[in-house]
Amino acid sequence: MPALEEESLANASNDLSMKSEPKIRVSLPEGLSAETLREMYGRMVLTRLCDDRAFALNRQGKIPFAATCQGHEAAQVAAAYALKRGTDWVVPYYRDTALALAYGVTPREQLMCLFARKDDIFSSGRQFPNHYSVPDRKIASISSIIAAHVTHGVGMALAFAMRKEPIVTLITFGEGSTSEGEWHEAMNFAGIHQLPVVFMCENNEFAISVPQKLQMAVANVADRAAAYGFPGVICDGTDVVATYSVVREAVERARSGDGPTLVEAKVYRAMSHTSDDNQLTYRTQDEVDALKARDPIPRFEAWLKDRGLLDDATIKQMKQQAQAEVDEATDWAEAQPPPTEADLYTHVYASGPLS
Ligand SMILES: Cc1ncc(C[n+]2csc(CCOP(=O)(O)OP(=O)(O)O)c2C)c(N)n1
Repeated sequence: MPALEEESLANASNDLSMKSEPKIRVSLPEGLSAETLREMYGRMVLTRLCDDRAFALNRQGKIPFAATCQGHEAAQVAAAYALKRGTDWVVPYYRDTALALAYGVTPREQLMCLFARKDDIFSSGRQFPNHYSVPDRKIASISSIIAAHVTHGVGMALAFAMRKEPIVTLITFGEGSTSEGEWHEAMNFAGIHQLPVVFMCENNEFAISVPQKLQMAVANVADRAAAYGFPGVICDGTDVVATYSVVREAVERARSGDGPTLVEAKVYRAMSHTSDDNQLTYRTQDEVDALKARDPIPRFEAWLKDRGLLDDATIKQMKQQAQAEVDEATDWAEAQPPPTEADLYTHVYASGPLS
């Protein structure tokens, strides 16, 4: 049930400049205050700007590679806020910029990784961009091998269950990953042992150039959950509030010992698979243009405005602040030193005694 919250527009603005005074009553999703909803919107905007910056830097020849998150922001931010940040673990994949930024990664850290600088916190500049690994923020290292991280995440959930720690593990992946044997093994194991895990498929209908109908003979990824003995739930992954409610319920199920859930968030990918791909070799410009109607950011903006939780002036100010943050992070990260020959073996071989 949505919670009713009394909210003054003046209070709603916090330190931002919403000027209207009247008291209104709005219906908010359970667990989300007006302030949190605005924060979620801010994370989506920040992600979009980081994403745009990554592709611009790639085209300028300054970074080798970028993987877009555009079209996925709502699903990822919703999932991050449905978890207990600081307690629950996320096991993400390469398209999860919004999830990472909502889970505590800063724009500086994100940009440092794109530039592959020596002090990149994810991998000291060794990995592809977006190959997150931030243990202090409960973000597990991702695997470039599609679906390999799903078994890793299920192993983590098994460990938490064995230690009786009330920790939920969220594992994300695309629909193409669900063709991998490892994905099925992980789902099967999690179902047998009723592990505290939430699987979230970010279904953008393409695995690089391969459309969903060539990946599976079922209409929905969520249909596959029945074979493993737990629920599969579909949501509109461009609707941040709807996705939040679905993931929150799945997180509660997991935490209370009722086992896994497979959430299928129907999203879209607005750009090519990565900066190394050209989507126009497998879909038309008209199809790409039509996707823009599903953009989660204006949609959430309209939702917040309809409820009096944001106004145009505040939106403008938030976007300007986010742009300034991304600009600052870009300049700062670019100025950081790259790895040197002396760093060649750092993090490659274990150092110190093995136990
Ligand atoms: C085991 C394996 N096979 C193939 C690849 C190459 N590959 C990289 S991304 C990708 C597509 C994955 O698609 P999906 O899981 O739907 O995620 P999306 O990129 O669409 O978000 C493929 C096939 C890989 N990295 N690992």
